[in-house]
Amino acid sequence: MRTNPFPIAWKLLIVLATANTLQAYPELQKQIVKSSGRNVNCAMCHEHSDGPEGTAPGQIGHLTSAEQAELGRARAAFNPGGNVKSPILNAFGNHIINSLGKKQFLELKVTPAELADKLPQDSDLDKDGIPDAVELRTGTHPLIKSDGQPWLLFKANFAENFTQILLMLAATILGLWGLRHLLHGFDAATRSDVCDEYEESP
Ligand SMILES: [Ca+2]
Repeated sequence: MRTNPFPIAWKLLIVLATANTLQAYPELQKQIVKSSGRNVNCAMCHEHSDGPEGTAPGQIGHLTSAEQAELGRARAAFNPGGNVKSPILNAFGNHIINSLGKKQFLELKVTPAELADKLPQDSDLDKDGIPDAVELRTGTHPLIKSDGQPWLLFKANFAENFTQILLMLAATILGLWGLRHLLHGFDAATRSDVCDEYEESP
């Protein structure tokens, strides 16, 4: 059985101590819902879909001492490039903190619409062909390959498979061309046989 060295009282103190900071984060979630028209929950950036507060796996009250220490390092990463791995954030949440630093991220709470512009525009964590920043704007999940705007996924897949599509198209055209000439050949042979029978008849 998994043992957690933190007593319940300490867990509650940690949750209460961080509550004021955490309550400001829904600004970003509201902005994404507003701009994309999609329902987005905390799972876009957090390990748990209900956010960091609580005692479930991926939430503050469930952290081990080592994870608490990692959380502390993540919260102290005020500058970009901290290479932190907060246990309450998923890969995209950590990508945001490592790319911007905690200081800039907190500043963006008053202008959450600018967050996507500040992220690295070429990063694509789920490798679905849609950059993380675009997924943030369109409200799709940057870590779920199958989750993306249908038109953007189609364009990305078309570009990725363009050579194969071109070869299949060429093979189809050549096949149809060959079939057409084959049918012409059969038709000519049939006509020739009919003429021969006509000429041989008395
Ligand atoms: Ca993506």
